[in-house]
Amino acid sequence: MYNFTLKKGGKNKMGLVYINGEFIPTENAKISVFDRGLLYGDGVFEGIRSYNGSVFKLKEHLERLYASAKAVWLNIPLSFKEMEEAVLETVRVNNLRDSYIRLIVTRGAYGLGIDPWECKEGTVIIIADKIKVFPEEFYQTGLNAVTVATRRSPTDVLDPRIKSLNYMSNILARIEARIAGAAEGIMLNHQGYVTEATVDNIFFVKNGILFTPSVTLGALPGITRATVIELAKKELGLEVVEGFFTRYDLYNADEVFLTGTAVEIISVIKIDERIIGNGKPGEITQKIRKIFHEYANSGVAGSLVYGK
Ligand code: PXG
Repeated sequence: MYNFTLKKGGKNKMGLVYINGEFIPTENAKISVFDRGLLYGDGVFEGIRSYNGSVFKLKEHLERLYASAKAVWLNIPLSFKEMEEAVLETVRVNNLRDSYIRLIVTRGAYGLGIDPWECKEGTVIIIADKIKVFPEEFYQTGLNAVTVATRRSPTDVLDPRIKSLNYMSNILARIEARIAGAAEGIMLNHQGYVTEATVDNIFFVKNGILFTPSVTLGALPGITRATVIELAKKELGLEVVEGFFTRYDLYNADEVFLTGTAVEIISVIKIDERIIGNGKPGEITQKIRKIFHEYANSGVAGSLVYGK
């Protein structure tokens, strides 16, 4: 059932990719083999979406990008304002209204050594395309997840709040999940506390209260996560608790769901072969999905691509 395949990304073959201030046709959009993004995963990135001609939470994504860059001593060659305009322009030139935007900043290209001191110019790449993360049916039925052996990196190794180009542990976690016949992997920290899934944050509902692991346990502070917390409180009047949780809490939850820009909001109905709640997407999850989409499509939390 979970042996799914997806042909995704790169659909926008006629598209234009922003590379260091120029728009290049997708088939010619190439960077140096010496780029440190490739050699060392030395860079940071963001995955952003536009809904109905408006880039959702663009400022929040850029704030996180600049914060990640600062943490890794990476100088982004564009000002915040210039970056904002570059993202909007990339969506515009590709004539998209609903898109997935991948913004990548690497430390640039300079020789083969690890020392970054001579890297003066970073590489900025912005791709606007479509993304499909899970088959549509998973949004109706919910998905199967397993906890994986690969731990989320501890903050004293690589702080998970840095959205760096080093996704190997997340990829290994996803591989483990797929080998186990599950769609997604849940990652723990070294103490065994639940952190998040491979590319999405995790929430659970118990007795009408919404719970999510504290990001200080080792998770990316997701922008979808923050939006869900805000909407759950404001629109649904729910109590939201951020704390320390183990697998026990997930197994015994009434509902579990994942949040992320790419995945949006999706139910988890089985974890490590334990059925969650009644084995169907829960009521609160469905309400949150609905209000999230209304909010994203309304443009109130976005930056307009095409003006009014
Ligand atoms: N945790 C991690 C580790 C992530 O990489 C999220 C949570 C969700 O954050 P936002 O801000 O998007 O709500 C992410 C998101 C993908 C993909 O293809 C997604 C992400 C990174 C790489 C790929 O689904 N990041």
